[in-house]
Amino acid sequence: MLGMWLSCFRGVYAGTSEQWAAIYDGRLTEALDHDGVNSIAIYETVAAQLPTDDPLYGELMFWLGRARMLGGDSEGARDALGKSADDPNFHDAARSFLGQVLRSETKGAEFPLRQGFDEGLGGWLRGWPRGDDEDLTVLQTDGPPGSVLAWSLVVEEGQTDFVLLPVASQSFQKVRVFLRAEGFSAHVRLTVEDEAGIRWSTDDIRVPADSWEAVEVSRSSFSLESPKDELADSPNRIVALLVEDVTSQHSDLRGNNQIWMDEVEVFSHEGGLNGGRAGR
Ligand SMILES: [Ca+2]
Repeated sequence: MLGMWLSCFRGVYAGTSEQWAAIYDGRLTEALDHDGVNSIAIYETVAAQLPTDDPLYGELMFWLGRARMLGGDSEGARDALGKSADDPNFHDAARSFLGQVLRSETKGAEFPLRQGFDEGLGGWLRGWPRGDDEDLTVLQTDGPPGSVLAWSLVVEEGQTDFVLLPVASQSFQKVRVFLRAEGFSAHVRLTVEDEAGIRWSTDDIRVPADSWEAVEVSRSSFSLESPKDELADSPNRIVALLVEDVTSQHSDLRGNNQIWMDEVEVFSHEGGLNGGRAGR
């Protein structure tokens, strides 16, 4: 997956300088040097001399992050890619790479699952390439329901967005989640991805502003995202659960919005966890 993504990447050529030459020395070294140790040393030497506001800094951090990842230093990779994402020219490339790194490192959720977000994000990742990690937080509401997962996003023309929960290859029967928009009404769909990378989605769901929508969808109501994937008729072993924002496809509302999630439940068999729960 990383390789496929990297092949799509195109560098942004901001100018020429000695640092440029050094960065490309690093990349050449990387190609000849399978463990990446020498290229990392070159990138780090340049980084030590380059001001963080230099136009090349974001690109340097991107290649350093990539080399660190290939060399097995994922913490160092995350640090460099996070800095690269601060550069608008490298934001999307760095965020996409970072997302894949985080996803590959996150221990997938197991079913049955119930998340009330009292203990943090519960493994949910901010999607990519749009946005930033800080967009996903746990918020304390004044009264019930207390802790909720709050996802800040910007609805833009022709753009969708997502949050993702890595899953440890589990089968499921039903997903239940409470959703609410803070700002303007949103439209979302729930999507699952299986071990083969095939995705299934629900119909689009309207999420009202300022009131909770109880969403409950069974496995059979997920349909193939791409009709060409007619390999199976329902999702089986899934490796990710996504909530996708598709508001731009349904309304004229644009700009900053926030989607809240709470009481995420995934049932691994018919009948649920402990029966129903009170509404809100
Ligand atoms: Ca809660």
